Amino acid sequence: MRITGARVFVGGPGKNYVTLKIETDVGVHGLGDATLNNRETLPAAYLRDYVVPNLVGMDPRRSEDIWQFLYRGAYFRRGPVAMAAFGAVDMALWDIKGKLAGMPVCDLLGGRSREGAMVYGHAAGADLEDLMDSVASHVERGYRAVRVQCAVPGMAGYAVPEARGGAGDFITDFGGIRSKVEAWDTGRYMRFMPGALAEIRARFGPELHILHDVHHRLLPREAAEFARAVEPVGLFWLEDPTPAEDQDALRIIRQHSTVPLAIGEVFNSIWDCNRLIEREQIDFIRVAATYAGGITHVRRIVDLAALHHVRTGFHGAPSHSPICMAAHAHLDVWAPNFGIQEWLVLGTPACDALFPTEHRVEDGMLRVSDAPGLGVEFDEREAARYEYRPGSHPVVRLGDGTLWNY
Ligand code: CS2
Ligand code: MG
Repeated sequence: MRITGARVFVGGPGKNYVTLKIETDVGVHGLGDATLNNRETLPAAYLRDYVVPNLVGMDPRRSEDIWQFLYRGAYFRRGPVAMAAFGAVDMALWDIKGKLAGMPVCDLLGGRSREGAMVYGHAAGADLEDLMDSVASHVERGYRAVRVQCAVPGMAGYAVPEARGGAGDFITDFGGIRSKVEAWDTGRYMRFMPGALAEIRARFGPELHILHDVHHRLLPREAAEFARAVEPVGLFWLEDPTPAEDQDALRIIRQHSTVPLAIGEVFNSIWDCNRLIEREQIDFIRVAATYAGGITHVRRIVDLAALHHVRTGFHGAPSHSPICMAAHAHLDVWAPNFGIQEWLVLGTPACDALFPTEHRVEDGMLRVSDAPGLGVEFDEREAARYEYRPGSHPVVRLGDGTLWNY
């Protein structure tokens, strides 16, 4: 059995999804997602120029050897661009394998450990009342867990982008390559947010799982103070309290608070998180199959995490396409140490038309389809309607102009 060809598509509804389609000589194809948010053309070029010419002729069943070939063979290893490209190949090979076996990918991993996987959605507000409405609408739709982000009085722009456009389903605004500037003021945030979180808890009661994403904005000592201040809220997790590169920062937060910590959406490999996991400085690992080398590599991270009571909370913002979300869905129902799944992309008509799937969220739980492989398809005629449009993440500056972390 051999790979006969592979093609890369860039584009999608409200988002530049990077889709890899691998074809074989037995008529089975596999799909992978290489969407690197706001840098989509780069993994597409890596795939087209370097990876695809090497794949042709390889045996698609040998996904482990192909992964090692791509990773070790690159010499300049890791990094988001390469790992997104390898992630797409790996997902497509698992898709092919599942289709050949007539089994959903979760069965190849070891089968379902649960009936469904709890998901969380994004509630955001231009002010606290607006946020309360957004939380309420999630609760009405059956969500048991909600990430809450709120604009801070006096701080222009913060937390608003994900509230804009399509009820927060897409974060690319196709505003061009030049970044917009958002303001950040740690003092205002620290004075406002703990009280806001406490009010949300008071309004919605003890059962709702409340998550909050600091998005790398605080210094270690500030993050420790913040974590202590929000402790009475009983958060499900506090995400990215500090920039992810400084892993000692998590130790400082840990020394001062028992708030569950989640990190890892910007990690690309097990080498970015093995120490954090082994030292038990985090509670949830947020890697994504797209950014961290596909199912093969993420499964290694999940198994390491399980040894240290670290649960999964895979990244699922619309940075990824429904193909990556399907890969996560299979990992979620299998992983013994599953925690929660961020869930935003599926369910919009345009997205469902491009990526037809039976995976569904009902009552806040992700129900994984029994279809062989990843259980998601890609409609090439639909894809022809879309083309790449440039967009960019914003940059963040302090009041005096100093550049800060987005
Ligand atoms: C966020 C993301 O989902 C999250 O937790 O941190 O929305 C993040 O901003 C984007 O994925 C960046 O591309
Ligand atoms: Mg995040």
